Amino acid sequence: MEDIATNLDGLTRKLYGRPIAQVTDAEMYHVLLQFTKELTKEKKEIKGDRKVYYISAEFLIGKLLSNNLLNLGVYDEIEDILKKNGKSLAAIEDEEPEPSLGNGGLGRLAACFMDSIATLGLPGAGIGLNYHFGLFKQVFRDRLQMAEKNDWIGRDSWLNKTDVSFEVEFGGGKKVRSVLYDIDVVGYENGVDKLHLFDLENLDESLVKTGIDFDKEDIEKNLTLFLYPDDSDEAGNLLRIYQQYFMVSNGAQLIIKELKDAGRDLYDMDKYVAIQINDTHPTMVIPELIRILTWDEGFTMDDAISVVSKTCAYTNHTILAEALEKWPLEYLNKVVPQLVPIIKELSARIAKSNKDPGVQIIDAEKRVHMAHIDIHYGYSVNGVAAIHTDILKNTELNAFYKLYPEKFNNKTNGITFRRWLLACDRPLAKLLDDTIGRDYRKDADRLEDLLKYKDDEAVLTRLADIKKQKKQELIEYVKKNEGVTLDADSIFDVQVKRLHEYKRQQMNALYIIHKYLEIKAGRKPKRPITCIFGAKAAPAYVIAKDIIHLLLVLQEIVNNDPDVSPYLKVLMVTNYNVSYAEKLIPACDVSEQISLASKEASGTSNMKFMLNGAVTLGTDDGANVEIHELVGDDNIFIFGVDSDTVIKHYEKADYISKDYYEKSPVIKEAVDFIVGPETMKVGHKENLERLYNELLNKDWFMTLLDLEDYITKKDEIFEAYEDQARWRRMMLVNIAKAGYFSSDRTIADYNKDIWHLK
Ligand code: 26V
Repeated sequence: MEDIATNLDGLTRKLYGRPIAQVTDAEMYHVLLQFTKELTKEKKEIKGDRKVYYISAEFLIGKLLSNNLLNLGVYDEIEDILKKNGKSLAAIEDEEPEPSLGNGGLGRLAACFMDSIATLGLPGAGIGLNYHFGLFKQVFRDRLQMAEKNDWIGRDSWLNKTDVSFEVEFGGGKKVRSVLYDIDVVGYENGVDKLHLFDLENLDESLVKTGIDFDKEDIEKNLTLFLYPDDSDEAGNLLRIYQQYFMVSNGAQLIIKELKDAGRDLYDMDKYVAIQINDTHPTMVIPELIRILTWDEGFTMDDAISVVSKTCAYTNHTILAEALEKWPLEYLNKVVPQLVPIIKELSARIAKSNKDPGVQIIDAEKRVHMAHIDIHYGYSVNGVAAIHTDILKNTELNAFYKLYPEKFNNKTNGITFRRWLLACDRPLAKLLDDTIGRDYRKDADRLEDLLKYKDDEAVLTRLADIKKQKKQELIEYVKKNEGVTLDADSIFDVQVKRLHEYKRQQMNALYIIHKYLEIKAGRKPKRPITCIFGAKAAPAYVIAKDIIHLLLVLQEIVNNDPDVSPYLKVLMVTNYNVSYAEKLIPACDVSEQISLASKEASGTSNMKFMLNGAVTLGTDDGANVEIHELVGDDNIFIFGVDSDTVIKHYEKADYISKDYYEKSPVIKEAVDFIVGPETMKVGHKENLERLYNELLNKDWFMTLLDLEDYITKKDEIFEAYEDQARWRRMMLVNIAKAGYFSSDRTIADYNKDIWHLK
């Protein structure tokens, strides 16, 4: 403690010529950044004979200061020292820019996994890209989503430049050089692994003109500007392939370099390396490794295919057809002509022994099915929740499951409790320390010990007080950032996730309309309700942006109606990101997990909410199914048709949304409101009409099918809140049963069944 205080003071004076008490929060952030990097250097690098490389186009790491201080075991001391100098760590953290290196769940999962790999002391590295502007920053203008660039790197950051650099060749004689930046991943009370982020040596940030527009053709200068740029046109799609190849070629070269540096025989690659392919974005690592081994290392094609197939494992994160990558061969010919003969060879080998068109790599339309490469030429295929893996086995990937039953396995997702409990809800962590001791921090199953307190008034009251405190903190933040005033005595009902029709934010909006009309008709809820949303829509996803528009229109109408706003409030937060999640989740009472059954592969916010004492209102989808099993019927609110019914509807193509609209006055009234006079006054006709027509004439994700059941269940959960004794017990049971969703458990499972490290 003495040491830390002296060192921190010394560093502050060295950098700014003033003591801690006299620097600004921004200056203090930079001191702490340097200080943390120094402390990290003293930690040991995790080493071992066998190592996993987790390749992912996204690592949504979030801010790192608090997380690293916590994992280094100095959070409390630093907080104390700052306090003594009149500073708050929370305020200093606000100065840290958030890296936006991911879209949503898939990227955040990769970040949680890195934390757990290091915490379990496993030798591992992440491989990804250093997007300078990452995912766009969301702003609202005229109640419409607009995209701006997120300039997160700034003058110094967690990135450490290395001297590793590779050449990557593309079609048309284009050659680029990479430069590797590393971010240290500090395990909780353990050593350090690395997140390797490759960057383009000659990147030109000035290519970005207004918003997020830039010259998509100039790939020698633009490759790592943005994460997943708009892929609605050919240049966007091509750029995505350029990015993917740049990532995997660098990754493959790094893996081979490390094997050689360690004096390994490349024919034994699979003994020393496991490569986890996170969704299909890094799939080209398979042909790229085969290319390097055959071209540069003298392997026969058979030997190269054999060793690579024993090294690579694939994780599937979605069953949505439109999200499964299929690249036209013509695109690959343009971007990576050197891989095309290899991909053709891989495809021919399958075609020779199997005539089923459903399992081919190159289909009749000359499109390359990336997932099919992974499944045929990888040794493991996993889904991310039990129901998701079952659907893969029985429906989506059934033909593959029949071919390779031994490759298929489930790894239910998890979240790191360091960020999603210890850091984001410190009072709750303290309550746990005081009741069940600190063992749960390393052994999440110990959370179950909390069940002993399920009738303990003092503990239950403290739990409720903590929730109130977290609501209060959120209220202050929201007031400052959104200019909206919320009521701490209302029920906080929260839906935060990417905007997608299958996630059905539109169903939540229809509930709000229904409630608005009820209140207008004099039927007031017993307690005020606050409906909070956070979501970004892909810039090219028109209906998703229309849904955001509707939510912002409802926010305007509801919050400004004096008859209604004392009972109902709506808030769509701006630029929902990891930091916002850390504030919203601990303040939540009702966790909205309302995807159409079968469509949400897992979900991970459902786990974060549960861990922070929210009660789930959800469909039996993704990991909700496992939450349901763990907490039992009494501690969750499940509604809607089940996944088998949904799958049958799709098979028979017999869902007609208009039928539901016509036969239910409640549904009709809510849907009609979208294009009624109130909304037209504040919203845009074009957006609202398009959304109305979509719901009425298509409704691909069956919103109207579940709407009445949703309204009933939602009213039921709000009613349940009034029985505070029951509600607090539900909170406690949810926390106690969340241990299974620690990413430490998930990673231990990956290690036991797939990676076999240590
Ligand atoms: C991608 C795209 C891209 C093109 C347009 C439509 C579309 C729809 C969905 C996706 C999702 C890609 C994969 C993904 O992010 N999956 C998420 O992975 C999480 C971690 O496993 C999981 O919790 C979420 O349920 C799953 O949606």
